[in-house]
Amino acid sequence: MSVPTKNKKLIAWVDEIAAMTTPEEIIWCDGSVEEYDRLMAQMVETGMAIKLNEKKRPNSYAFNSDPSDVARVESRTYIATKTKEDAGPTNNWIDPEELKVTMRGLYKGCMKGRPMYVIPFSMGPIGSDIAQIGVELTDSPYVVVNMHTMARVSNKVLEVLGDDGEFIPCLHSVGSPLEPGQKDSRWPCAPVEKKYIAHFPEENLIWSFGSGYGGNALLGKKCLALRIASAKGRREGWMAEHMLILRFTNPEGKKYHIAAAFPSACGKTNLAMLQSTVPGWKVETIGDDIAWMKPGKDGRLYAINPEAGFFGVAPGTSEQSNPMALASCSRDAIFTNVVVTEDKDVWWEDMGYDCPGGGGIDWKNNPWKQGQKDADGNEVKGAHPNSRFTAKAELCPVICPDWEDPAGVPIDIFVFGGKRTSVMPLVHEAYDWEQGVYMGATASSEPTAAALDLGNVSLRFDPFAMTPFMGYNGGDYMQNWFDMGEKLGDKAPKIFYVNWFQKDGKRFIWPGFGENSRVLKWMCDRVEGKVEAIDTPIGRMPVDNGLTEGMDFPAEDWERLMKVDKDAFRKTVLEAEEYLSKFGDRLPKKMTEQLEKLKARLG
Ligand code: OXD
Ligand code: MN
Repeated sequence: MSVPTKNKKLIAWVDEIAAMTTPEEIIWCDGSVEEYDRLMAQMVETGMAIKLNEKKRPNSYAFNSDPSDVARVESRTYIATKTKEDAGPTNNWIDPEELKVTMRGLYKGCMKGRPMYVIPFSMGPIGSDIAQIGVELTDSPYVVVNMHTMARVSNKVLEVLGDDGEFIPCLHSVGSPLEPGQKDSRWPCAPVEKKYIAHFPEENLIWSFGSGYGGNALLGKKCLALRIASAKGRREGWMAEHMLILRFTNPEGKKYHIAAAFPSACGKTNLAMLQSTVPGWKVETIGDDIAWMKPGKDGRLYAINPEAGFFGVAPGTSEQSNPMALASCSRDAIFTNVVVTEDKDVWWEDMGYDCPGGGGIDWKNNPWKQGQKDADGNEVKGAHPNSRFTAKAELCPVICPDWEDPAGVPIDIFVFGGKRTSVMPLVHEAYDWEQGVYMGATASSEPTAAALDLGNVSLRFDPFAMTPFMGYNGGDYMQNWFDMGEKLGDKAPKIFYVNWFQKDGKRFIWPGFGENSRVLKWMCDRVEGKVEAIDTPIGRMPVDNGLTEGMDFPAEDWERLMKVDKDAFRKTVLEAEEYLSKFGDRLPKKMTEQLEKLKARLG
């Protein structure tokens, strides 16, 4: 195969990696439909992919991963900076040289018996000045087809790169070489102790080994667009955040742009595609997971979505929770670890209806019946809780017409949040940018059943919803936010904190979904100075229940949602203080000031 580039650095890197990993052949990808179809046909042939019913789910495929390879592995994810302090207390750290020696050992001969694909891709519209070019080398055809949807894969990327353009090298291997005649497994991968998702932010380099799943393997997403980009952005004066971006347009046509950060699986995709219940107000989606933001010439902060698709959590996605996500994966989609029904469509738990035909093939590739119990009497789920759909953003019926505008959209509002069943009210507004940074830095959720090993801790802090994605020290991360505020001055977005998840016993008090648009509208009205707010110790909050007008919402529920329980907050503040202390002398002074101010307001 001829080499479609003259970029010296790229050619040399591909040669060097091929010499180390010894693939059977090297395939340069062009992102074409022909390439996609060819790889899918090959994977159907080997049994890795299942072609879905063309009438029900045109041009779509399902995959089942190995049961040991179902999610990002944070315990095997590393930020390898020269000093441990530069990675900070929230990241796993290994000395970069030491890690490279270990990983070179693993990479040696690891692509034996497999092709190595070279994927040139752009995060962000190709050629835009905020876009970043990456090249992923991988031995996984599953990665290639997913990258087609999630990033912009094309020969045009090589044209932009030219003879000496810079790119971010992203090396990936499933870590499962094939001996001659050896039968491949359906989902090749390496055991967990050999998995490494390694980042070298000081040299913009990504090395991933041993996993074929999601963010471990589609290196444009969490690895490049968050971990490497956050570090690069800090050096260059921009930000990479774990945020959805949406446009909210009022009946007069005025557009507001909102960027919101919530921890993984807290409903970012649902909020990004919200069906507004506020008459005349409309939501359009710009992105559902990642925002890159840079101050523009007018001094405002402009955001783009660097991705081209959605890699959404399937379970819970239904006509009620997110019809727009369902529409986005109605064709040309890839599903991983869902149920494949008897008539070759897909199904997952909480999809809003029973599994057609009563069962199918579950995520472990076994025959499965809905309601089936295991030996302990527990219901066997058909789809893995972290099963995913890969869908093209352009198929989303509410995708914003400007979602690919290289200039981005000006952000008016930042929203932070987490899942708390009590204490944290539905919405409150920061008095100023600095308090907003405090809110983002101390965003927290109650641990889920999966994290009960946290002992006595009642809260998990997840600064800016970025804990697993920060490419540098979390204290410096907070400082970067303070610095951005100074740069933006009075053009800085307003900052709010929301909690959709307060409960009364098992019942969620706030209905959520489309009704969340009421809260977004209140924020827009605050931006315009159209509605009053009351000052409370924790921030500004909506006056009485204007926000629920026209809704059948009991006054006592509203009161519960809006209650500021000072005692409970004092406890939260102490927990925050303890959490923040781990950043030591990297904790910005301004964070300590905010803590003290909040304590004083709480009395
Ligand atoms: C994701 C995540 O996949 O945050 O988006 O884990
Ligand atoms: Mn995410």
